[in-house]
Amino acid sequence: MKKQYKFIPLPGYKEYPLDEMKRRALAFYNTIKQRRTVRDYSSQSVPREIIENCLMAAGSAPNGANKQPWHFVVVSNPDIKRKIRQEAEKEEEAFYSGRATDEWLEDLEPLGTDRNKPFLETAPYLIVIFAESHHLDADGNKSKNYYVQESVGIASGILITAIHNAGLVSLTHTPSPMGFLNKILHRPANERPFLILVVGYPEEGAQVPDINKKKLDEIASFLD
Ligand code: IYR
Repeated sequence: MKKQYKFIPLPGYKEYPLDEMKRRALAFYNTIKQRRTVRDYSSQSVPREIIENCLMAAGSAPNGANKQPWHFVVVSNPDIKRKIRQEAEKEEEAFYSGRATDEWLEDLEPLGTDRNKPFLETAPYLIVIFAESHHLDADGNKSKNYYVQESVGIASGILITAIHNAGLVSLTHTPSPMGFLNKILHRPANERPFLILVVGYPEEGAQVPDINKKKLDEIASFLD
């Protein structure tokens, strides 16, 4: 039998007065613009409950046909973190010493990134995000997922936002290729590693590059 959802009144919707809407939009911008990608982590631990709620926020993301084609592996085990660091640094070594084009290396130079990824061991959590390219049920039956990259990208954005909102910092790390993550984390072949999100507290005195974001008229156009 085909599944048919019951339709219900939009739960929890509350229309704010316009002045409050304006205040909230500005307040959120002022909060989210403080988010910075951090590469220097303290080893201070983070209660798991915080990560769990940030993951529930991520799992609420809009996605293709509500297939929710993601899986998050939360790694705090030091041995697994060490293995991930070893394999990631092997790929980064190859990237920085030949695989990357000169243009790419020149673009990265001002950001000061390099082949060493100590944060993969220092930070209390690595959240490894997998994209489920198709679904496999317990009997091995295959079914389709839709807009997988878009869906997992949106969920990752919400996760990053939730982590910032909680008061922690993160780093999107994408060693390439990332196939080693399936092996280390025992994830099946229908799941592709999408992103490693490094999560924790910044190291005391952590520094970030003094970058600017584009102005509104550079990122948006209004056709009235
Ligand atoms: N994955 C490498 C290289 C890298 C690429 C981009 I594009 C960045 O914005 C940052 C780094 C690394 O993690 O060093």
